[in-house]
Amino acid sequence: MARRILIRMTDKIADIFRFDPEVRDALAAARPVVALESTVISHGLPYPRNLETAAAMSDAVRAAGAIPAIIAVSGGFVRIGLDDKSLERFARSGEVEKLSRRDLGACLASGADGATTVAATMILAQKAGIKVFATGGIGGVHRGASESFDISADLSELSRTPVLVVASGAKSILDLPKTLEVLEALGVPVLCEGTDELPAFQVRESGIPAPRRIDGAAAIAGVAKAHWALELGGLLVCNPAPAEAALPRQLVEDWITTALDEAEANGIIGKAVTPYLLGRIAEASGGRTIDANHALLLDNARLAGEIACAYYECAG
Ligand code: PSU
Ligand code: MN
Repeated sequence: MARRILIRMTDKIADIFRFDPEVRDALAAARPVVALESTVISHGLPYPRNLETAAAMSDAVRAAGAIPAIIAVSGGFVRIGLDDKSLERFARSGEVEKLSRRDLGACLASGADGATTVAATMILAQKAGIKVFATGGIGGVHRGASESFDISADLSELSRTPVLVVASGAKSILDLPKTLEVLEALGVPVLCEGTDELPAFQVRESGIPAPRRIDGAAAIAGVAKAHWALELGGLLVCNPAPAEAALPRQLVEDWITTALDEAEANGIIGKAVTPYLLGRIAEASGGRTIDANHALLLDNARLAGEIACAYYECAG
């Protein structure tokens, strides 16, 4: 499909940001806002479940007392708070581009729709003045990375961009010990909420001790304030999937092994790897990984809302 080329050229940040009015008012009044990413909607979950998940995450943020802002790129603008009509397009269309740090400028200049990953969402949230962000599982070091060199740009973004990301750890399709090593090398705090074990996305157990345990939103907000007083970059909060929705470790491992074999046989590389693996484990599990992903996304949105409220010391 031919892409519209934008005539307007700009290098000014104010010219390319479009805020939802409710989000803009909340930010201006220093009220809590939680950023939500758009790649999990366009590339992480199937339609129409992705649309239900996006709506339910927004509801969970509101129930905690904060304002949700889905972040995306569309029509040459950074959208801070995506409207429902655009959201529907992102959820349905198979043509939305997946954007990480390297892709933002090109997508903005082309005027195309682009869904932001953890890395890209962090960058845009920070520039918009949003400090807390909820997702499912961050990207990390892929299994076999010593050969493929496949390491998500989410990790380096966490080291440099001062946004707090709430996730259920890194995705279980990854090499979790290596992902933790890279996060340690990059100086990223990994705060595990209410647990002594690193959560593994849809699975609560990883067998890996939590680098640091923390209990409750107020304590997390306190760490973020001190970390940012020193201008030290991003933080990762790991929230285990709700017990009633989490999946057994060995079962998920079997689905992942199958998916990894298929990815290799089909020569899947680069940014296609993660969406491919998530899609294949969803099929192999008969949709059980999607149900678990939905449940953990909602709970991460709730915790992010509570952390944002604690950060701004509101009653919420
Ligand atoms: N969390 C989910 N599902 C997803 C993602 C996160 O529950 O699909 C997305 C995020 O956008 C994350 C991306 O940044 O997967 C990682 O992609 P990669 O491994 O190519 O960096
Ligand atoms: Mn990758």
